[in-house]
Amino acid sequence: MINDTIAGISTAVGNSGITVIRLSGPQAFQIADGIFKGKTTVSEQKTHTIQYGKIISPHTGEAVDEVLLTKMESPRTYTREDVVEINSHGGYTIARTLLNLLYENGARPAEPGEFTKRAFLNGRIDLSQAEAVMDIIQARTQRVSKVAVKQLEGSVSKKLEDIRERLIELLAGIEVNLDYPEYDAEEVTLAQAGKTTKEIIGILDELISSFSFGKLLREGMEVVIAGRPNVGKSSLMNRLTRKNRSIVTDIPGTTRDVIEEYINIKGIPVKLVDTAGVRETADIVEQQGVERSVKAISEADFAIVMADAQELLTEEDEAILKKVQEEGKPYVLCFNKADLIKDEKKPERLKEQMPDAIFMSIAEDTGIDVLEERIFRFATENIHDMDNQVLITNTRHENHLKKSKSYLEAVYEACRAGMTLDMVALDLKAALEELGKITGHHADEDIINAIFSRFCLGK
Ligand SMILES: Nc1nc2c(ncn2[C@@H]2O[C@H](COP(=O)(O)OP(=O)(O)OP(=O)(O)O)[C@@H](O)[C@H]2O)c(=O)[nH]1
Ligand SMILES: [Mg+2]
Repeated sequence: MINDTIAGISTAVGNSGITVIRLSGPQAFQIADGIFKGKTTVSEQKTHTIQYGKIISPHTGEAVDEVLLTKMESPRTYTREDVVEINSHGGYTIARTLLNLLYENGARPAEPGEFTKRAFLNGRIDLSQAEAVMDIIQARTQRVSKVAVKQLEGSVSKKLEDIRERLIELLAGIEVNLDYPEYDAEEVTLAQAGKTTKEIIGILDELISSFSFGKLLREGMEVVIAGRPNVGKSSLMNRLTRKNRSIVTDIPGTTRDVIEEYINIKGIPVKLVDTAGVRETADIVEQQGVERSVKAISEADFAIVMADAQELLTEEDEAILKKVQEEGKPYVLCFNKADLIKDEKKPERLKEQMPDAIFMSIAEDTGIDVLEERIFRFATENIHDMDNQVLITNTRHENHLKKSKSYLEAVYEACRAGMTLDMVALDLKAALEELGKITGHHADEDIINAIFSRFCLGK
């Protein structure tokens, strides 16, 4: 039972139009009454209404700020507890003064994520929904926030709840059989268990395989632009970011360091990495740049290997390509400066020879849409219905799904091998528990605390 009242600033700290201070807990109204003076007291104010008033310092009797105060009675609130939200003028000093007054009146400072944690502990949302709150706050593109909002609405919870219900039903059937062996034939129960388990393994597989895309959405996909000097890597970087981020000159070896910038390709957050051109060099600064390029290639999810359309693949290009292939990196080969090819028929011939390569000209802005499409296709290749499929975006969820699946595989094998039902029941329970850890039905306190500690203050 939660019996204390917490207070925190829910808006970003700094100069702003307003600041929202949130109070939640059984004494929220009483504590607010201690410092607020409006037309009515907060205790008498109608729920889910807002009123104008002043915050009065009990020490000086003077007004600290004029505010708008919202009262929300349990249970129709974010935390399911009594909640007060005070909109004060923006700025850290006022917010700090108001908070201190609330603390003096009996509130305690909220820990990071504690409001959302209370929503979870009071049963308004489950753990996967609480985690979605954080994802919404951190979402880099609209597509990402859409997935997170769906998770908050319960897309993952609902799917897992369906699976859990089927497993619980199965377990109940097995336990009846264990208690009353004469009631049902053991083989029938085993066969049924095997069939259901197999179906559920299929559903878990689909969820697990959605993770590579889910993770990519959440964390962004790292795309490195690699190639020898002067082929136009930095020009591409600038074109894709629509900024003059990288220095471009006609001197080979212009870029010396790794330059990173986030872009949005059709809703996929992409971290674009421009690198120093890879070549043998005596220049020590450039050497270090080249080393960083090689490292960036090995860390990326996808590589754009850039070469010059006039020269096609030189020995240096081949070496870079080999490096990318040895790393097992997915890549696309881009021939830039197609505008400099004088023979009009040549591009067509080249395309026939190298159907997977992209011929582009940054100078004339051609081929860039093809490249973006290729990156998007790579990102979404394992996903069949991006807008409606339930996506797993969280490593923690993926881990529990995998563990649950391996217990179910043991169940399936045991059913096929005609093992005893009590063995099957044990693994079924373990599989259920793993799923329960995702939604919080079975989560340890430590894990719950660790999850909420990553939240921002005031959420
Ligand atoms: N004609 C033509 N020139 C281009 C094109 N793209 C880039 N360039 C020119 O090629 C030169 C080199 O471009 P950069 O983008 O600096 O090349 P880079 O690959 O980053 O070179 P390093 O940083 O030295 O590795 C510059 O003078 C660009 O203006 C193109 O499509 N057509
Ligand atoms: Mg460059």
